[in-house]
Amino acid sequence: MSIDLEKISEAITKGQIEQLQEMTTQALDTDTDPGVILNKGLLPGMDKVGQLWREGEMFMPEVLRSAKAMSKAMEILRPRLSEGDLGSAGKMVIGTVAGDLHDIGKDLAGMMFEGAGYEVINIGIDQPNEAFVEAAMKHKPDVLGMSALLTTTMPRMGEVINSLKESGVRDQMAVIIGGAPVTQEFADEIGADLYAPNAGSAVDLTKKYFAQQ
Ligand code: B12
Repeated sequence: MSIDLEKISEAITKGQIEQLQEMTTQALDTDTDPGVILNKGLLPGMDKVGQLWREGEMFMPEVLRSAKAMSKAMEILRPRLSEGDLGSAGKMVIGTVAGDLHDIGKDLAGMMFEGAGYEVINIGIDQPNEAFVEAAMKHKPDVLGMSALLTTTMPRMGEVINSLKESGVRDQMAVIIGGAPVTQEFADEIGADLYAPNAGSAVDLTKKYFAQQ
């Protein structure tokens, strides 16, 4: 029996945690490619959640339930996503900047990189600037990802980039930033290498960036 990926997306938007877990397990049992389940089922579902929220069609408790459904499905999917990896594509450190507690988008972005074969070190939410620099120096990632969902916390991203410069490690990694209020213009302003409007495009943009280096 084949699994309808649209139903998987729908279960995310409706926050149907148990049904989603069942469908994800079934999809894997019927040999649906884990990357396809993620990219054609789960992520479009979460994108729709973002869209419905923006349009005022969904409210915060529902958004959180959808995010929980997403993360429960990812618990099932994650081990299989890494299974297909042919070695590590690279290393990524990702976190949410100081003063900011939003982690759903950051985690999704991290999961996308994980799915693409990156070793992802997720340093969490509300991380002081120094924590990014320390993690960058300790793990020597190829990519440093920062997330900010508040206009008041976005400036921390530029500060982290400046601290990376002062520590002499800025040029050793690509810096990618994201989060609802973040724009390409802002990324250019603070000297980030990459900006991705969503988790889905982040990996592709990063691959293109490294191909051009
Ligand atoms: C859920 C949510 C919360 C939850 C967070 C729970 C959690 N575990 O994350 C809670 C309830 C805690 C919360 C709290 C607050 N929130 Co809030 N929250 C949201 C909400 C509804 C959804 C965010 C979300 O998860 N979206 C779904 C994900 C999938 O989308 P995303 O985060 O944008 O991520 C995507 C891209 O941006 C990108 N991305 C994100 N990060 C990164 C990083 C990298 C490296 C890359 C490549 C890509 C990337 O990829 C993701 C997937 O495609 C938004 C509304 C909105 N439309 O964004 C408000 C919103 C962000 N919150 C807002 C506010 C004001 C607050 C509070 C101040 C409310 C309050 N008065 O207490 C507090 C602040 C707490 C704090 N200090 O951080 C405002 C921000 C306004 C602004 N421009 O500054 C928003 C926009 C709501 C609004 N319209 O007013 N919030």
